[in-house]
Amino acid sequence: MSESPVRRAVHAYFMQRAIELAGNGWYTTRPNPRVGCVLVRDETVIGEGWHEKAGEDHAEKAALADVDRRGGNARGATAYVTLEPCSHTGRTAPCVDALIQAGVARVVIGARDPNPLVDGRGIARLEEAGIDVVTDVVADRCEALNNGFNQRMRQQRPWVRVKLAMTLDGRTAAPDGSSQWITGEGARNDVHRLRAESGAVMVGRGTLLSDDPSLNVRLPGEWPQPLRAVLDSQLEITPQARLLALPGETLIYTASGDKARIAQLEQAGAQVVPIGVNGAGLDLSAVLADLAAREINDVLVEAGATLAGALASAGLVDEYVVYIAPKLLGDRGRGLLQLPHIQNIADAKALVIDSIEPCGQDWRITARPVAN
Ligand code: AOF
Ligand code: ZN
Repeated sequence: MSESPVRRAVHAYFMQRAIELAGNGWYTTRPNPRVGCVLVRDETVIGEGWHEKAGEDHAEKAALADVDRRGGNARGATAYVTLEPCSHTGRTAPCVDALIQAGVARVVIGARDPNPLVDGRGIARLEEAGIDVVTDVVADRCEALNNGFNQRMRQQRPWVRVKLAMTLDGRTAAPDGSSQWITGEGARNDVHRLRAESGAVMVGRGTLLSDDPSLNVRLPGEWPQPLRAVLDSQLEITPQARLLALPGETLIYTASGDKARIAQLEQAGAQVVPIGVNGAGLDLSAVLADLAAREINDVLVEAGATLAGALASAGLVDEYVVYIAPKLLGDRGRGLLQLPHIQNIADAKALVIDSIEPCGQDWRITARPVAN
């Protein structure tokens, strides 16, 4: 049944609220998706909820509990959910059962759940129970809540976001290699926020040896820490590397079979993962597949021109986050990405810019590759 424009506008209105609620779990739901739910009767909200953390209530159950808390009843109500309600038993029981049991009359869904255990079965189960189901309401924004989760479910690889910092003339380091600091404090804090929302932060051998980075979130308050992934084909990292001494997991991907060095690094707390070689370096697709198998939804790449360029060349970048500092370093400074196969303007990689925003004294551009 096609719905009137007024009905669709009402649906969109409550879905926007559900999206806002989903955002409360922005940093905490991984490996689960971010989901929000609003229960509505007679165009009045009677309960709200969101998914906070894997193993805890899904958004629908949190919203139903909120109805109870407010002394209400969900019978005959409409549930607005940003993601198709689950139909399987995972860490928790199926949300479709909870909704059916509560007697809701209608479920309005933003995006379909690409988890192969759900993927349309949630919708089918609700319809079989006689519930009116409306789909694709504000679908693009609901999808965008979970770029990482969706990609891992559909392609068994995480969403790859490459963070780069450059001067206004596109340089990342002076001719002598010095690069600290190109951007100011605002941009650096923003990167910490990106780390907090990523399941893993990735660096290559170059950045590791030159910067000895920590890759942890250093913001006031409690923040989830990402896993650290180091790509080091020859195993040049030493057990003294700063990130090995920090709490949390470090994975070192390598093609080296140097048993003594592997034992030293494992002694220092890292997990060494053997990976094959593809062309000039590690098989990047295999690294990403391994991270997806570890339930990593989002990877933040904080690499130099070599690894960032290799990922870009392999078509493995989903999003660029580029900070631009109001400085000039001249044409002897180092560039942002190594893309040696580009000779002609016709070979240029085409991007779409999603946003340009001020970030302290710097600017932040987010862009995505054009699908080709
Ligand atoms: C929903 N509402 O709020 C979320 C859903 O292990 P579990 O039981 O937590 O199930 C995780 C799966 O459930 C996850 O992979 C995704 O398919 C779905 N997440 N579903 O109905 C929610 N977070
Ligand atoms: Zn569920």
